[in-house]
Amino acid sequence: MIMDIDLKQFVFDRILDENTLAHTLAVLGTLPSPSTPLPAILRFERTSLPSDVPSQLSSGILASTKQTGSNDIYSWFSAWLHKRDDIPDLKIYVICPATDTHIRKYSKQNVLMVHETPALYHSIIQPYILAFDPARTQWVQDILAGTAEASKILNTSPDFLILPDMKWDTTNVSALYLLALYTHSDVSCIRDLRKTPHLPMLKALRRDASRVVHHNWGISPGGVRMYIHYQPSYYHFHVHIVHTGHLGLGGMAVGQAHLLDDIISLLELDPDDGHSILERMTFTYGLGTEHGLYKSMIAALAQLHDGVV
Ligand code: M7G
Repeated sequence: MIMDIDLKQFVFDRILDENTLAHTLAVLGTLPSPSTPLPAILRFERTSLPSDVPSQLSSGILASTKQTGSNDIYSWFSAWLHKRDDIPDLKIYVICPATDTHIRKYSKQNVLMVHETPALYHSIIQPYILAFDPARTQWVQDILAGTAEASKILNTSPDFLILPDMKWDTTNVSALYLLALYTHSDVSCIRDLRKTPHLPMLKALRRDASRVVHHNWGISPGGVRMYIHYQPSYYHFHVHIVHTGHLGLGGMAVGQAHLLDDIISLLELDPDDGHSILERMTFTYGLGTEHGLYKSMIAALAQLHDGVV
């Protein structure tokens, strides 16, 4: 479903989350539809500063400045840029109609570190993945079928497609963010990866991603971080390809982001018997209090540790 969206018709309800470091604001409200107003999440993000600002001060790139303080050798200013047509001020990401899961995902929440043993994976995570509403990965199916974002595909192979992640504004190379989407459905998450048949595919993906970023943006080998989320938001296997200069606040938390290189190395060390260290490992990661797995994981951990998580 692709909607025409008029942001001027957004009716604000409440702020879900605000991150002053990442300059983002997520809000909940509604957007009109022919029948009834639909819940909508708007996530505002300030785009990064144009790199020509410092060299253009003398040519009047600033519309105005106001000195707000000084002390000894230190001074600080507020400044306003002239409006520019080539660089937007904000990136706005809209989810409409937003589900309760989306609302919870974008809401401020506390995070608890959990240890997911293979046993917990089988009793809690796997059933959760199997019960996942396929509608949540419709956007992936649309990309794979060529009915969405087709003109943006940067690389195609029988096993994966590479395209810009919607988090990237596609102009600022130092914030480059691409996504490699696996074309098959046998891998829901990192635990499903096996030396045979997935290791050659992961190596080809790494090679193609390096070629794509070099060919299109002149980024040399080592200029991007490639990683896999566990837990991901979407259980269709994909790899994040992000400029090393972009710290992707939030998406690179220790415990959540697993370097593709490390996963390849682990699979290389695996025996040839079809089993993998990835299915036998205990994974430790932060789970938000609003995450769909939170309650069942906490209950299971409490049971394991006599009430102490
Ligand atoms: P994830 O690790 O499952 O979850 O990554 P995360 O969102 O918590 O990181 C999914 C990735 O897919 C994210 O980087 C999203 O920004 C990206 N993504 C999500 N959607 C719905 C789309 C989309 O429709 N198009 C594109 N190009 N990227 C998307």
